Amino acid sequence: MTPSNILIHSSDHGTAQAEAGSHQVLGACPHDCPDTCSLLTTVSLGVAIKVQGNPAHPQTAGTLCAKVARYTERSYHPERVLRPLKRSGPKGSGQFVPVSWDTALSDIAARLQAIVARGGDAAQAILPYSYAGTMGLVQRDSMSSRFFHQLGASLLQRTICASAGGEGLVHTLGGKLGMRVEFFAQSKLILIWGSNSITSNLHFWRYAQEAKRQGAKLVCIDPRRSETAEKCHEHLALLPGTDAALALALMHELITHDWLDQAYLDDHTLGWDLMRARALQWPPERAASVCGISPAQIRALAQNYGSCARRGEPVAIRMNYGLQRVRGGGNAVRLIASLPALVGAWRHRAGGVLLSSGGNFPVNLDALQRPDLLAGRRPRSINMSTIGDDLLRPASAEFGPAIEALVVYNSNPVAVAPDSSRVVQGFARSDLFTVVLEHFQTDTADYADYILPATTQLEHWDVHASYGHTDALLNRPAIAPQGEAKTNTQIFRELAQRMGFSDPAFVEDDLSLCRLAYGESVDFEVLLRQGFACVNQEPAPFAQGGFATPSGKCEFYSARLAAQGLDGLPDYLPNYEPPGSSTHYPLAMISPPARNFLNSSFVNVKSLRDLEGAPLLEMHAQDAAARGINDGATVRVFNQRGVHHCKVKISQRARPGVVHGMGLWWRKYGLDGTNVNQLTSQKLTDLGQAPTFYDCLVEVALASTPA
Ligand SMILES: Nc1nc2c(c(=O)[nH]1)N[C@H]1C(S)=C(S)[C@@H](COP(=O)(O)OP(=O)(O)OC[C@H]3O[C@@H](n4cnc5c(=O)[nH]c(N)nc54)[C@H](O)[C@@H]3O)O[C@H]1N2
Ligand SMILES: Nc1nc2c(c(=O)[nH]1)N[C@H]1C(S)=C(S)[C@@H](COP(=O)(O)OP(=O)(O)OC[C@H]3O[C@@H](n4cnc5c(=O)[nH]c(N)nc54)[C@H](O)[C@@H]3O)O[C@H]1N2
Ligand SMILES: [Mo]
Repeated sequence: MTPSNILIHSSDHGTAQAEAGSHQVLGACPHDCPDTCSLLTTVSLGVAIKVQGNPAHPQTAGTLCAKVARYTERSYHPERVLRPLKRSGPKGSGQFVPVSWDTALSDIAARLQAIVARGGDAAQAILPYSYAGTMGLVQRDSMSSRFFHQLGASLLQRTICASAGGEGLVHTLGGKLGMRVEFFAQSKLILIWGSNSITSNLHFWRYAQEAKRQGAKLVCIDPRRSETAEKCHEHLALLPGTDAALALALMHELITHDWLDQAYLDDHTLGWDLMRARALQWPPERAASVCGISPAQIRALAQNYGSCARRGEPVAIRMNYGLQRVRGGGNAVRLIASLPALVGAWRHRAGGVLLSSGGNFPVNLDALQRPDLLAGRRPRSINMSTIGDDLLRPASAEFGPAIEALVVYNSNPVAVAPDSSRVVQGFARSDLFTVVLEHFQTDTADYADYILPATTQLEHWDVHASYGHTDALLNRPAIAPQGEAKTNTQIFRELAQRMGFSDPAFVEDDLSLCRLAYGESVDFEVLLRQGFACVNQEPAPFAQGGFATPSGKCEFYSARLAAQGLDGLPDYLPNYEPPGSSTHYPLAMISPPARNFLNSSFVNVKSLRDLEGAPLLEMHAQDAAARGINDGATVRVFNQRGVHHCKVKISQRARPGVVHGMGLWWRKYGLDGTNVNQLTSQKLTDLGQAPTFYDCLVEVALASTPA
């Protein structure tokens, strides 16, 4: 028996009132966002009529972002793919005809089987490609991983978002660990560093506002005068990719003014003498010239941070992933994550740093993904961030077999991966067999041989972790699968059956998988009852040291990195494409998230797309005037990798020399069938082999100007 029809009534939930004849179902927001909200979906006669934030969940506090508040519009979208589709025109043309599930799955299984049957390492010609379209532990990678492990397919290195920063944290604090988000409300100084919280981390912003009301000072460090930056007391608009230089100069000032907590440094850190010597090479003047800000701004920030800590007041840093999408992103995160140890900020629960809380969750990934099904085989790993080049690589001794079959789920690589012209060229290969599991006919789906209709979060079970708070969440299905949609897990179960996989791993149902995810470490009955459960009650994780590194200390110096032949100490590494270094491409372009989209999700929801208008390039008036560009003009943005047309918005959000190509439009909604990733490169970061989306030089001209 599955309790899939157990429905939670409004009377259980205080403030949220359900209409007569309706009931409410507890869920979790599936999107790739630190907030992982608890949802209440109102269902009437089998139809979801409203999605609200759960007031009983402290982090959600009854509030949702504009996007997910529109969730029913996305789920019941008239363009949802509701039947399996088979390609009927050239790749990329978007022409498909409906087929039965049986036809689609039998054909797909036969195609994969033909590759595997060649024996040896041939199965590695098959590549799964997925990311976090849903963050659910079950619909993301459970049955899918089992399936590809059993096949012996290539593994995928999932680097597209957070692996530079993640590695930076691992080599400094020992994991994706840090402050508890709720305690930011009690901080006295908050540095919001590389984060547009109002857009991308709204529920953190609520705590920052509470702190502000209690007298805290908020400082934003971001090249863009974002929605968040303009609401902080101070904003340091540094050049993209220069955060490490700023952090080194802050250390310099903390040392020279003796704003240090020497006892904390002595007891709980490793490599301080070396770190100190390196930081002393970075007086504010040196960093200021790298960062494109004034020495006085750096001194003032150091004084705020150092003297506030010296008074015994909690100083906190909310970093986000925006600052690690450049060559030196991993090192920058290492330096920023080191700062709290200098002043002993970790002694307070409202002090320290938070980039990701993901390391707190005791998820049993092996139980979900079953790497044992590899049975001793060790397939190669393909980096998802270089999919453009890798799809175009021929077979070789070094690379192994060329990629012949691609199964994409929970991701839209043709829109989100860097260097689109290479990505598109790869997906357009006539000899590549591509299957896409999707809700919509995305840019990627246009290149599929088969599109398989997947369920949305309103239609399936899942359990969730979070990278912005420390609560596990459960998602119950609120409505029946729409049309002929199936869950990702069910699609892989049925493919496994057609491939003749007999391991019992391929018959486990979704509710069993949900229970497996946390095993005994989270009380599943609590999840079933209230939809969320806290996994970590530790208020001040490093107050007495106890870092998760090999030494148990905050590692300024990492022996593990040194053993890999890397610098054991963090440093400033200039961008591959440093701002101001090229006369052909004098502008640095970043492409941060737009408020009403979630990566490329929601771009096809009309009410949200209307709020964003058109693909926009924000530009400073001075840079526009120098090019004869007026507000609203259509421009050509270009570099050695490509050309992208969009509208210009002359805006004080941009500083001179930096432009913002606001993300992440579907190519087919663009002015010329491209998006900003036409311009970004496949070069990888210092740590974590992540993409360098914000390490990108361009030039801009009126669209009518000849090249
Ligand atoms: N509405 C909305 N919310 C989202 C997303 C979305 O697309 N839309 N994306 C989600 C995802 S996938 C993630 S990973 C998370 C976090 O995603 P992040 O990418 O961290 O998102 P933001 O916090 O919006 O943006 C980062 C900020 O970093 C700034 N920035 C760019 N380059 C630099 C730099 O070199 N140094 C510094 N200091 N700042 C820089 C940008 O201007 C931007 O304001 O957010 C999630 N939330
Ligand atoms: N230029 C530039 N590029 C970027 C970024 C940037 O800041 N600038 N940000 C990068 C970052 S941080 C990230 S995380 C990546 C994100 O890249 P992706 O993870 O590819 O994210 P989305 O674009 O949201 O695409 C997710 C897709 O999954 C589908 N989906 C959702 N739920 C399900 C489900 O249950 N089943 C199936 N089968 N499909 C589902 C959605 O319909 C959607 O089309 O993009 C990266 N690309
Ligand atoms: Mo991301």
